[in-house]
Amino acid sequence: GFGQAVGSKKKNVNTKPYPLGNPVVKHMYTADASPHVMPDGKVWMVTSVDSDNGGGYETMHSYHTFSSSDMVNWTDHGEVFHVDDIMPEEVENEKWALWAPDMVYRNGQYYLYYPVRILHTDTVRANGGRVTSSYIGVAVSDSPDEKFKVLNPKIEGTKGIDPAIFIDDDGTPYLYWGRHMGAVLKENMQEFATKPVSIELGTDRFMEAPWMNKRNGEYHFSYHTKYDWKVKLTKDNHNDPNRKKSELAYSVSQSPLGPFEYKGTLNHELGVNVNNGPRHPDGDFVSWKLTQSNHGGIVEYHGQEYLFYHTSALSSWRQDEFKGEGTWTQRSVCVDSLNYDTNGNVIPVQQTIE
Ligand code: FUB
Repeated sequence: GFGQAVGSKKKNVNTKPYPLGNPVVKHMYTADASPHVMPDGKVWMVTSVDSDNGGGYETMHSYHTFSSSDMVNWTDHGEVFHVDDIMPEEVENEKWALWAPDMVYRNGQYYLYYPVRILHTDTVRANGGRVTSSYIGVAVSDSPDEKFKVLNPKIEGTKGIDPAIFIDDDGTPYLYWGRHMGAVLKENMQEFATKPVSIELGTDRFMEAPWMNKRNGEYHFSYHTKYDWKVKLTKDNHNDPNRKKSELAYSVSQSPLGPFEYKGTLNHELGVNVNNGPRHPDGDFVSWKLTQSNHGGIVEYHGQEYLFYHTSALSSWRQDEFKGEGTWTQRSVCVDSLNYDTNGNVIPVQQTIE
C-alpha cells in the first residue's frame, strides 16, 4: 500500500492527503474501470491494478472490484482475481499480465472477462522487440466481491486485449475486444455463437479500449484513439491540429455489430484545454503533463450517465503536488457526468481532478 516511496523515479513523495474528488479511488492505483449496475442496485466496477512501485504494464497482476451508490464513495471489495489463478507452471518464466477487464451479471452469476497478456521472455523479434501474445479468458463467481474461478481460459477466436461485454435488451450477449472485434456469445457465456467480425467504426482513430452502451435504441461504441505516445505533450504542441490526441471517441450504429458512424470526442486529454482545464487547488492550471492512457466506461445510474476514465493525477500528486507528470502506469479511476446536447450528441467531458 501507500506510505512507501511511491513512484519509481522521483524521491519527493507527498504524504499529505489527496485534496480532490477525482480520482475516486485513492488508496491504491486502479485503471480500466468497467462500470455496470448490478442486481443489488449499486454500480460495480472491476478495475486493473497498477503497481505501487511503478513496475509498469508487465506488473499488472490482479483485479479489484468496487461498488458505490453515489458515484463518489467507493467500497473496495478487494482482490477477486490474480494472474496466479491462470498461469500454467510450464510457462512461469514468461511475464504474464492481466490488462483491462470487464464484469457482467447473467442468470445468477457474475462473469469476468480478462485479457491475458504474455511477454515471451525467450523470444525477440528481428527489430529487437519482445514477442507478446494476448487473448481473452472468462472466469465466474457467485458474487462480485468473491474470488472468480476460470471457466474458459482462452475463448476460441480471440486475439488481443480489452474485452467489453454488452447484453442487449433482448438478452443477446456481445463481446468486443482487441482491434474493434465483436461477436455474439452463446448462452454459456464462454464460447462464440457467431464468427468474430471486424467492426466498421467510420474512422481510423481506434486504438484500444472498446466499450458499448445503448442509448435511445442506438448503439454507442467508444474507444481510446491512436495518439503520438512518443511525442511529449508541451504547451507549444498541445493545440497542434496535426497531433494525434489521446482522447476517448465514439461511433454510433443502429446495430450492435455495426456498421458505425463516427461521431466525435467523448473526453479531452487532461490539461489540453489549458484555459478551460482542471485547476490546481491554488488556482494554477494543472500541468498538461498529467495526460495518460485513456480508457473509458459508461454507465447510466438513476437517469444520469457517467463516464469513467483514468488519469495519473494521483501519482503526480504523490510525487510533486501536481507539478510532476505522474507515472504512466500508476493510474487512477475517475468519474464525471456524461451529458448530451439537444441533438443527442455527446458534450465532450473535460477530464477533471475535482
Ligand atoms: O491497462 C493496460 C492497458 O492500457 C489496457 O488494456 C489498455 O486499454 C490501456 O488502458
